[in-house]
Amino acid sequence: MALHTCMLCEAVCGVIVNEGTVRGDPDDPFSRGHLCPKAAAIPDVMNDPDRVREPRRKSGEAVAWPVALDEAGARIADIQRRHGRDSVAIYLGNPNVHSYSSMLAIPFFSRALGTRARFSATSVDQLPQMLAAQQMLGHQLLLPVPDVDRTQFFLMLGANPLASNGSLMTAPGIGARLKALKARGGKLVVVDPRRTETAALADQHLSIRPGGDAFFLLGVLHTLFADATINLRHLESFADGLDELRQVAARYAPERVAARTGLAAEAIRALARDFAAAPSAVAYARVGASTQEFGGLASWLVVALNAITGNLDRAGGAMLTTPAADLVSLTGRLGDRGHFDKWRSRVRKLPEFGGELPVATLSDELETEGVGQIKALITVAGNPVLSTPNGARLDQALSGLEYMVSIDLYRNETTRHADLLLPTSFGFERDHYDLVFYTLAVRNAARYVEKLVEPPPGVRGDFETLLDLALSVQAHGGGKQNSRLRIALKTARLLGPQRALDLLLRFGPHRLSLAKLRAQPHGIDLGPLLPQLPERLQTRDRRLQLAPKVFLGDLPRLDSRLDQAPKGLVLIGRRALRSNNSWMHNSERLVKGPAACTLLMHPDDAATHGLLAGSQVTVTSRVGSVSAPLVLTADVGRGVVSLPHGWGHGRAGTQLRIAGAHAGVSLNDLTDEQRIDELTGNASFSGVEVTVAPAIAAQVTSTLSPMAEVAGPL
Ligand SMILES: Nc1nc2c(c(=O)[nH]1)N[C@H]1C(S)=C(S)[C@@H](COP(=O)(O)OP(=O)(O)OC[C@H]3O[C@@H](n4cnc5c(=O)[nH]c(N)nc54)[C@H](O)[C@@H]3O)O[C@H]1N2
Ligand SMILES: Nc1nc2c(c(=O)[nH]1)N[C@H]1C(S)=C(S)[C@@H](COP(=O)(O)OP(=O)(O)OC[C@H]3O[C@@H](n4cnc5c(=O)[nH]c(N)nc54)[C@H](O)[C@@H]3O)O[C@H]1N2
Ligand code: SF4
Ligand SMILES: [Mo]
Repeated sequence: MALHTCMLCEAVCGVIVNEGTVRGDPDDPFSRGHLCPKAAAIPDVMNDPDRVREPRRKSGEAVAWPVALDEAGARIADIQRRHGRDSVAIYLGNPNVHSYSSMLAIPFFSRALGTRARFSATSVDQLPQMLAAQQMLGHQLLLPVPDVDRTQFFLMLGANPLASNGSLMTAPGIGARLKALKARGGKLVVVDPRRTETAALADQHLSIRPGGDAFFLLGVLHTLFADATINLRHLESFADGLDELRQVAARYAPERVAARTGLAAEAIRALARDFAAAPSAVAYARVGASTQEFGGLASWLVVALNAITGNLDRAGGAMLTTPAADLVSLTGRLGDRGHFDKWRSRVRKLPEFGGELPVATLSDELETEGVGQIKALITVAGNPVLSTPNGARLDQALSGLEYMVSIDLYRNETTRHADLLLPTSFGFERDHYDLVFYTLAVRNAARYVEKLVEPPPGVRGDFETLLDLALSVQAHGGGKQNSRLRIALKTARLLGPQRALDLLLRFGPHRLSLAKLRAQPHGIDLGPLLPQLPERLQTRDRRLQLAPKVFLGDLPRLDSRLDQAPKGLVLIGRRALRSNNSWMHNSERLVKGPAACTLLMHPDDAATHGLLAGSQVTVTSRVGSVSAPLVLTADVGRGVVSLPHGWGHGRAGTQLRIAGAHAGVSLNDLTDEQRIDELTGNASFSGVEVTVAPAIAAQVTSTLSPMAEVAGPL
């Protein structure tokens, strides 16, 4: 019996692997045997004939590792010499956060490259929530987590954990946890423009207009301050900004925000009162409330709502974790708590966050000539052509690069542009400890598993590849030339990721070690989340900031949009249980069955537009058009249409044969890189204005029979 941990999503389910089949591990004290259908596909990816198994050039030609690393180092160093260090960009994709070895290598890698042109999936995801944590609690990783197992009232905005399995809330088996909440007499309220799987389970579903969350939350706060029934005394000892927050909320009576939210003023008031009256309550927001026009404000107001109702840092509310490897304390002690707007991007002047620039401006930086133009790109575990706004423009811009290197499993829509594609180990070919997601877990837990099989002979781990690439760039005179840094890189390479992890565990609050975790291979329960404010705050004076200037300064923008709800149709995204962002679609077992990439529309809207269920329709936004089959459902609000993200595998030059046969279209060929949360620079995916019309025949054939072209030998 071989134990491992699923690394596909944030739920960190313990698994048992037996001759290629994957089961849930009932003896994992945290995940207790839970599993979703994606875990069975881990071996599909490992054994996928389309997987890249040795370094390859764009032509498909195989290259030996030493040649590949030397060439990449030389080319990157040369470009940095000619055009400056910032001419080489890095894009880090989502799976990096699921690999502790990658997470440990990236800080070295970024520092060695010495470029400010750093981008990641953060700015199409949780950046606003990290900003709220940084501004209010003093550290970008100090994100309060909903105490789902003890709460009596769960207010959920823009999240669908029954499909996503939970995010910024590591909670394996979230469905069972939400059912247990209801069984103990608690209440679940979901705020979402679509009646999702989670909304269907909820006691109440508030069908909000896309982008309405900040308005809604202000209406809620307004009600609570106006009622004056909440006890704010507990906050005075450790929070600043209560008066400013009260003054802000006073301006947004539910009647004033109702139209923009699509909710009745009375519904907003009733919700506020239910929330405040519950014995314990937690407000929790995720992707839908983060990747929108006012993602920053919404993220701030969620923390504020928890705080003023006494639910921040108490059992059943929003709590802070005490993970075995405590990144917050460690980086806090090193003085790296995150920062915002220390510098801005060259072309659109968008703010950095934590040293990264918003990926919504990557195309601008690629296309706009002048000093600092990006000439080379390194992608690590990412697919920005499908995952960032106006991916089609980025796709085009990538072909103008002087040089591109990608570290990935596949030749996908992005990595097909890479001059050099470096393969990587995956799944059970690695050991696993969830450095990031135990930091966000609803219970303190730890589990370390050994790798179960060797990677294919031509494949190396991310840790080694990232450090070797950095060393090669340095050896060729590129990057940040600093002898101490070079020694650090070499030492890290020599010691390997396990030693670093062991140290993190030893210095962590539970004084664990790799040996102790090895002795308990099913994992260790480290107990429920504990109250720890104000001690755990990382703000300078250990005071919670309820009204940071950054957010107050964004309110005029909110006001200017109060009466500007779009008149026509607006687009939102969605996730499905059997799909994982853009990259699990080459597993037959996950993609078989009815087409997943469909456009959902309310039957009334279809009638108004003369569109028929099952017909092919063309959806058009400012930036592009795609065609998809139409599904009619009253689950989406009137005026809202929904398309899943991560599809669009019909582009030539990829090597994804199964995905190519289920290509779908890319939501991000419709989302708009100019449409951002202007405060944070984060992508604003929710609420893109679109028109929908019957598809014309030519488009139908091009989306119905897309076969990905196979590039190079297998
Ligand atoms: N419209 C819209 N767009 C969205 C979203 C949305 O809701 N709506 N969601 C956004 C969110 S939340 C995210 S996180 C992003 C994700 O966006 P990205 O991170 O850019 O893309 P992924 O689809 O996660 O692609 C991951 C890539 O990593 C590769 N990979 C998998 N495991 C490993 C590994 O261990 N090592 C390496 N080197 N490579 C690996 C896969 O083959 C794949 O090519 O998409 C965002 N885009
Ligand atoms: N099966 C599966 N699991 C995944 C992933 C996956 O692709 N597939 N991706 C993983 C990743 S990278 C992430 S970040 C997490 C995300 O985890 P979640 O945040 O739970 O993801 P979604 O299912 O996209 O839920 C977002 C919800 O927001 C709603 N929404 C859209 N616009 C608005 C709005 O303006 N306001 C409000 N209130 N709601 C809105 C959408 O209808 C949708 O139901 O999931 C992770 N888990
Ligand atoms: S819920 Fe997430 S971690 Fe658990 S098996 Fe599914 S994909 Fe893996
Ligand atoms: Mo994400």
